[in-house]
Amino acid sequence: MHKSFDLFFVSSNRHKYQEAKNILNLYGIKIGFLKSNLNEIQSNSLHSIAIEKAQDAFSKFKKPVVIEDDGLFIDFLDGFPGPYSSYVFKTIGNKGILNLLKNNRKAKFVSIITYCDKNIVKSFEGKLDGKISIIQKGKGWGYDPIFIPNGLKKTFAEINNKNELSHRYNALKKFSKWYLYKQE
Ligand code: ITT
Repeated sequence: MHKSFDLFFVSSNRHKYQEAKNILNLYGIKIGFLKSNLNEIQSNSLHSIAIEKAQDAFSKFKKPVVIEDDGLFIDFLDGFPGPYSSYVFKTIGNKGILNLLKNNRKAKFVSIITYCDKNIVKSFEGKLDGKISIIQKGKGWGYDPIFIPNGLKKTFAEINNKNELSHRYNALKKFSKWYLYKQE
């Protein structure tokens, strides 16, 4: 039976949706998935990219939508790949990133969650500080095998509670509070 949702996560990346769905579930928010390649403008700002993606998603589906734009910002590379994380992953990948790094391995993940409906466009930011591992460890998607959150010794790909601490969790926690209040 087709279940109808009040809210949809629009993305080309099913991993992002799976994690977002599990996180939103904690707050009692149900979200459907609409797979789509959204318009991504060239910009140094995740916020600007996210707003454009959200407006594109709403204009395509005419339903309340949530989109996400992420970046992995590496200190030694002056914040690269940042807004280019998706492209860099598809081209040089984790191996390419590891080859570029020396001693300073500090990095952070940033997530911008943007909600859009007929009247509102609103963004929520979540961050997580960490470092890049020396070698890839664990089986996970994207940069999970090379990102170690601060305070831990294991990569995102090696832990089973990523959804309780990730950049995505930090952004969706803020979104959920706002969304639930808006629904009252
Ligand atoms: P959209 O269609 O939603 O844009 P995308 O995969 O292109 O999907 P982004 O533009 O936000 O998403 O790209 C960010 C990239 O950063 C993503 O493709 C992954 O390679 C990586 N990434 C983001 N969050 C991650 C996470 O939690 N774990 C591992 N890698 C992540």
